[in-house]
Amino acid sequence: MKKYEGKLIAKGKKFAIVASRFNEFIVSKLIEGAEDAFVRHGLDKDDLDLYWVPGAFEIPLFAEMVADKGIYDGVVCLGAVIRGDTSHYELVSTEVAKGIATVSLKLKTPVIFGVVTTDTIDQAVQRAGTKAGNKGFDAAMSAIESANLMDQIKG
Ligand code: INI
Repeated sequence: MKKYEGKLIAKGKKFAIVASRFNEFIVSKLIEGAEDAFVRHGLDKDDLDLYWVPGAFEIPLFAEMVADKGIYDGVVCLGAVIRGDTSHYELVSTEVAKGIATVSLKLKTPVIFGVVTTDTIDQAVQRAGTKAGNKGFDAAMSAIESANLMDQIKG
């Protein structure tokens, strides 16, 4: 049996982060986590580009534009959708998840879902570098692994 799996090596690759400014105090921590993962796995800082968008709802559009440039091995989408008193949360979180998946499949590029969706601000803080790790770091690791696996499949 021949096994295929992505190595965790970022050296020589190029990645983009698409990050939403809404709940910026959480998202900036996710960006720090993602940058840490990329650099610690060999990525040159010059090979990491950051695109700020207004809110999580806008992520899919810009992720598609960024991925479609064809210069990135992967795009990491970072955002924080925190439940409020209205149905806005459901609408935004559903659309961003669906939109990111659609972009990834359409462009056959790793477009990673690093958007935290939580009931409370405290839960979001826990996922942004405290108790529950850093989802930005995890998302960058998924991007590195996926990019390397994709290289193997493309041959
Ligand atoms: N955008 C977020 O990124 N997180 C949220 O928690 C959020 N909530 O709850 O409203 C949010 N709303 C803004 C949305 O993403 C769009 O930017 C806005 O609706 C304009 O299209």
